[in-house]
Amino acid sequence: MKRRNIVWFVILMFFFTNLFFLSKANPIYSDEKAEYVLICEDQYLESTKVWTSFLKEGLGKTVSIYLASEIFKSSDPNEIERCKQLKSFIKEIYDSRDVSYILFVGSQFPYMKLYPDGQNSKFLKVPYIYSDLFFSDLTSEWDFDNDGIYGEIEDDRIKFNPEIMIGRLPFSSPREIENYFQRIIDLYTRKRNNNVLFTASFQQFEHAISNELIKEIDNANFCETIIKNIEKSYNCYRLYEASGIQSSKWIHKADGCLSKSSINTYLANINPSIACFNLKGNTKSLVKTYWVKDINKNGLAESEEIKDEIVFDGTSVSEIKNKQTFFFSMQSPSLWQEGADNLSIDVLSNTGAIFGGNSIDVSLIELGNEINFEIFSHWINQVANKIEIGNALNDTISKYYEIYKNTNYDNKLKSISVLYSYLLLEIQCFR
Ligand SMILES: [Ca+2]
Ligand SMILES: [Ca+2]
Ligand SMILES: [Ca+2]
Repeated sequence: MKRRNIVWFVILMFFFTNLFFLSKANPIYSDEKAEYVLICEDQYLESTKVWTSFLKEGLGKTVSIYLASEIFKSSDPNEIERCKQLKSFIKEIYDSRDVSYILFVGSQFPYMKLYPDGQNSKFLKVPYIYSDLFFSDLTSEWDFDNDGIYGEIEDDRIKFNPEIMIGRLPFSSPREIENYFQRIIDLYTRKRNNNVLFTASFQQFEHAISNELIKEIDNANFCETIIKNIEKSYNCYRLYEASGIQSSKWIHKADGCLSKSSINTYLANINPSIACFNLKGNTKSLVKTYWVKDINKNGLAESEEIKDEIVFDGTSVSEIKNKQTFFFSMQSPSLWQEGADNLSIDVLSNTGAIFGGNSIDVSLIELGNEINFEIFSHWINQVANKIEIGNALNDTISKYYEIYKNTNYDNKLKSISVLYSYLLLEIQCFR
């Protein structure tokens, strides 16, 4: 028998005997310890086979596999109840099995909504944030005041000290899952290059958002500060906004203009290890914003003088041939499951290895861009320094909570909203 067949035979043995582990939910397969846990929707068990074998034989990891039907015993449709069931299962296996990473396989896993500023926030346009920190931080009292509103930074007791790493593979077909696992295995067996692609647009122009005097924000500035930290060991490529009457390209040296075709060309030609998108976005696409014309010739960009143009969306993704990129998006609310079109899922099912970033539209809820950037760039810097992605994220969450926990309420709320919002769609990539 081939080695892979033997592993699968053992998996099936445990399935039938089901005696191996006496916990509430029984694993369908398990090593004695399990650093790496897969929880999969029942119909995808077969599709996880190739990845489980690779984890064990290729990477020497200890592994456990659980079926979702074992964890969500009742058919309670209440999302919070389902989140709590999943959470108590995670806590149970963390305490007994030395788990460091958990992957949810399938699109039906619940998402927890956290309300940093309560249900009726005056500061946040959308009061809740989808967050996996609820699953990875096991010692916080997420609803300390017991009012059914989770993650309130004043009323509840959140520690921002995630013990484990959580990843999601939100696919709904066996083929997508198998293709994805196969792509990641290929990624491990190839030599990776040191190319990083940065794309940036203006976040806002002075006077564009409201009549208040808000200074303009060019996201290229943020990219440049990341580049300063990493460029000795990486080849950094820049695509900055170049059309319009005020353009990043004239301020910073850039390799090309920010457009849909240039992003695709660069992704194809340099096959970057990391692509960092510093653009605006919605669930379906990332856009650049440019100042078309100073119609009233007052030297200020009013909203009617500004245009948005899509530079990255589902159709771009289907054209990308390279399969090795880690995508990070700073300002895209596209990481959660709601909505028919989901850019992050398109990315993962067609191309790159991970998609990480905010699950909120930062521009929409008027979060301080500088704070958001500061936190995001720390994460990217860690990843660029070859710290494993999930660890880098957890480290970023703990560190930036410490920095902001004693600041004024406004800054604390901004930083905590950002820390809540980071989601990681991936399998664990051990760099
Ligand atoms: Ca509460
Ligand atoms: Ca409360
Ligand atoms: Ca004007």
